[in-house]
Amino acid sequence: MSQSVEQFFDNLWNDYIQLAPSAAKVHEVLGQGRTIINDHVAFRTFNIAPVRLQALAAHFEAMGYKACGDYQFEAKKLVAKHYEHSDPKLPKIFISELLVEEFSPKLQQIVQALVAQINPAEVANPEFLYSGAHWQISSADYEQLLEESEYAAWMVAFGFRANHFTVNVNELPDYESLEQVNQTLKEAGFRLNTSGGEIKGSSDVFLEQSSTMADHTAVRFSDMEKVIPSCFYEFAKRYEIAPNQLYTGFVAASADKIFESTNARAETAAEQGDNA
Ligand code: OOG
Ligand code: NI
Repeated sequence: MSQSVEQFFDNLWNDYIQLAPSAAKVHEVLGQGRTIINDHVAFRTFNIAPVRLQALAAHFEAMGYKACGDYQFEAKKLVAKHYEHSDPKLPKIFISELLVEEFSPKLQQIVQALVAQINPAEVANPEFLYSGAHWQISSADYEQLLEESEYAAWMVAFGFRANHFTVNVNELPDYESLEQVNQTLKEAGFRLNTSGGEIKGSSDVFLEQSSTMADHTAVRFSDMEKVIPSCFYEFAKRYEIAPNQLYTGFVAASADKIFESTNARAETAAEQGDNA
């Protein structure tokens, strides 16, 4: 490809911090000016040609990444895969895709019509991975999708780009535990995702994760502008599965809760004190 892998990740990050300005603040607060190492970057898509998970993954395979784990999310009607690179400095990649055919005819129709507007030739360019939405959508259609799938609604509003980056807590100087990281973040005013508890997973599954709730961004729909949840930052601490060998996979039960960091609905309910 025309750009280096390093340039690719710089471009991906620059697109992401436009939608998650908090990420820059997270770096200031946790890194105190030092470089932060990312554990992984996550992408979302639909299981419809030409934007299937595999089409996005092909760009990472071209960079030398290998497919490693498969994950299923029955209730959310999603599947995911993760990819690793032999260069330990490169972040792992987590890509999920929505199983569109499992939703209502209405949702399928809205999503199919949007995906049909994508030029397949553009998908073959690595820049597609930070190209955003390739369509116009009404706020009514966004709200309609929100009824069935927070993920579908996020996808139609934001399109193709990093959904989140993830701080590698093992490589973070000054912090022994994820609790300490969370404490520092809360003291700095960040709102954490509390679905399933602030910390998802444990040393028993070799992975602990937490995340901020997504920043809010004004999105221009075809009929009006709306301020909705965009992108978030995640924090991951990994444990050894053998001496000097950290677990490199993901944990479906924890990931299931991390997805909710972009929820528009649950958040409103929580703000109204209605957690039922
Ligand atoms: C992905 C959620 C899962 C993880 O690290 O387990 C995840 C998403 O929200 O798109 O990132
Ligand atoms: Ni993640």
